[in-house]
Amino acid sequence: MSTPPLLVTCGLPYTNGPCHLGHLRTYVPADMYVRYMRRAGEQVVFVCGSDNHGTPIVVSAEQAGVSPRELSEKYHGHFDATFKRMGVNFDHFGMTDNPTNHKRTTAIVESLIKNGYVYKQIVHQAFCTRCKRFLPDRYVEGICPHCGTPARGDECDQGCGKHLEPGEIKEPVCKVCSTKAEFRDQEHYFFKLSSFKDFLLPYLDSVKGTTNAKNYAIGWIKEELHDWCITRTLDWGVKFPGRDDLVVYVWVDAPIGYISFTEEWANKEGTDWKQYWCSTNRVTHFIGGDIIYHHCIFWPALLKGAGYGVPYAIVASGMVKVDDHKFSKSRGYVVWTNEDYLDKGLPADYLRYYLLSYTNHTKELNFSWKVFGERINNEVVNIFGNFVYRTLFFAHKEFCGIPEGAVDPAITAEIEKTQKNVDIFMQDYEFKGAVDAVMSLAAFGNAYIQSNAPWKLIKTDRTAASNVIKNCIQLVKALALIIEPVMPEKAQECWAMLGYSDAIASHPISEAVKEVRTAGIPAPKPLFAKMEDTQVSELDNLLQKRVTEANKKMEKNPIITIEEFQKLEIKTGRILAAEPVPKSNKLLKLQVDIGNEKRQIVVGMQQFYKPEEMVGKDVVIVTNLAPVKIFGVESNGMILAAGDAASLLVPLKPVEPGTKIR
Ligand code: B3M
Ligand code: ZN
Repeated sequence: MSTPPLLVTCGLPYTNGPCHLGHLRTYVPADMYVRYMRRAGEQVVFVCGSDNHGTPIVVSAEQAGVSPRELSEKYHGHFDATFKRMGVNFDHFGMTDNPTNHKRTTAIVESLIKNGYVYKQIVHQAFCTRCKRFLPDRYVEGICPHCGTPARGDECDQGCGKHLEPGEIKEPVCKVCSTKAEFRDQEHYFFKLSSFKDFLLPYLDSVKGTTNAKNYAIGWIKEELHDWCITRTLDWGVKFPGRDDLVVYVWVDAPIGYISFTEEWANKEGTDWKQYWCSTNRVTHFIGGDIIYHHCIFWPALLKGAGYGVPYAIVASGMVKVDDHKFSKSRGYVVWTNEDYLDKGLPADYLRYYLLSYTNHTKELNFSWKVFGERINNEVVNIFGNFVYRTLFFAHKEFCGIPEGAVDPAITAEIEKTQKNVDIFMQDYEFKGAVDAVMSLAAFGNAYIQSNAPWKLIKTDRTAASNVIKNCIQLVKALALIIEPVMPEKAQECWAMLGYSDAIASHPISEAVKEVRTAGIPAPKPLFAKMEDTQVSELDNLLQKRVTEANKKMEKNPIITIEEFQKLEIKTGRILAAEPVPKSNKLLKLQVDIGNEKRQIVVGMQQFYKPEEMVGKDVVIVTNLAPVKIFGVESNGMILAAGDAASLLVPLKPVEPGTKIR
């Protein structure tokens, strides 16, 4: 039987915030893989789309005051455009909220029900008595029952990384209003994940991809496999068949998006999507290291239970740190793809190179602008760029282009060796290894031109010099062809400098050893611009500034719970008397009726109010502050006022002195 076509997917970005470095850590390697496989002769379909459902989107939409659909469309467009700018070219980029996915999800859930993998059960779900609603997933926060770390409702995101079922989280608190939640009973549907253990263990043993993915998953299964609650009390999502009050859990319809996006693509192309999802498929999922559980355990079981083929390979990327700190938007340790990078005019290819070559795909990538600048200058500019430019400059100047003559077998052998190495690395999802192999060929080229010094040779032996430069040009051609999956734009530019007018991506990598033709070439320009020190420091300063600001904000305005807020006692009070504090031109001494007692309070408002203006006013007072002495006068309470001109806060409707503010 012939091998089935490759279908490559990337984890679907949630449509609730912009694209950042963390996303690119998965998308760029997937794109490199697709480009490489195509140019190695494979037929590849590359699909992705945005993840529109679930509480992350509902919570963000609520905060932004728009509908979840509106928010999704906005960020869907954003991701689509950003990926294109980064050279990440999907054949199709769908939305999980589109009709194809609603239909496919319903069909799959119905199959699961029919096949006996779904059952009903009462769940003690977190309920907020203040908001008067159930709190699914990210609507609730609390403590992880497994490791004791603060966690979100559906996942221990800061601690052990485990998936949490509804009702499992300890000490639940409503994310919207910070009230302590209580547990209430509600009917839900469960997927019998536990009955897939005997299927999953051998499956994971044989699945292709990176070892981190399968090893984690095998470990989790050996520990314990729980059934999954697959319904949620939300309006936004794909309705559970026959239940208008429930939608399916986002982790059901999100991966099903991989199938429905294939369908949408196949419909456009007039081909059959089923060949990609049958039992002998080559579905390859590129995902972030934090969603291994969903892709290696839940998703294959779901597919198996519904009668579909299971994924062929799962490739999980390592985490991203920024300046040695855990990636964190709220703490400022983030690099935004557009705002911080592309909009600054930096080439997409530099970031692609950096992401692909920094470290192994499954290891942690620690981003810093300084290292970014160094790597680009020392490797891309000084090794690759320098060799290409020296070669083409000399060829153009001395021979008006590519001279005649044969390429040395030793040069061809070196190129072949590189191709072979790159191929081994790519089959193993070792993207860094592949990039390093290309860079070694560039380094070889530099050493070769340096030691043969055609600029000297030409003075005594023009033919010998022309042979050297022919070899160098063959190396440039090979380098352009092999680096294309890493730096597609620069490879295309390099290709044009060799006098070709077509798309480099339409040529198989194997042409790297096809002897370069004799032809004229245009006057070369340097392929890469150096990252200037000042530019690197500017970019770094921006990051540092963001971190400092985030820190300040956190110190000054830490998030407090409702319990903390309730420690304040705030009441209305009626000002009975007011007089200036002697020898002060700012302070007024007030006598205030706060209901059950009279208080003396000193305020700095002389320049804004005449004493007689204040008498009789009802104001708002914090009444449980520790008393202090100001100018030797006791002050017992704080009157609330807004802004620099101390505009007093007053109750809109008449109230009795001592009325509690809540
Ligand atoms: N939307 C994003 C994440 O959890 C999530 C991925 C879905 S992939 C089917 O990283
Ligand atoms: Zn609440």
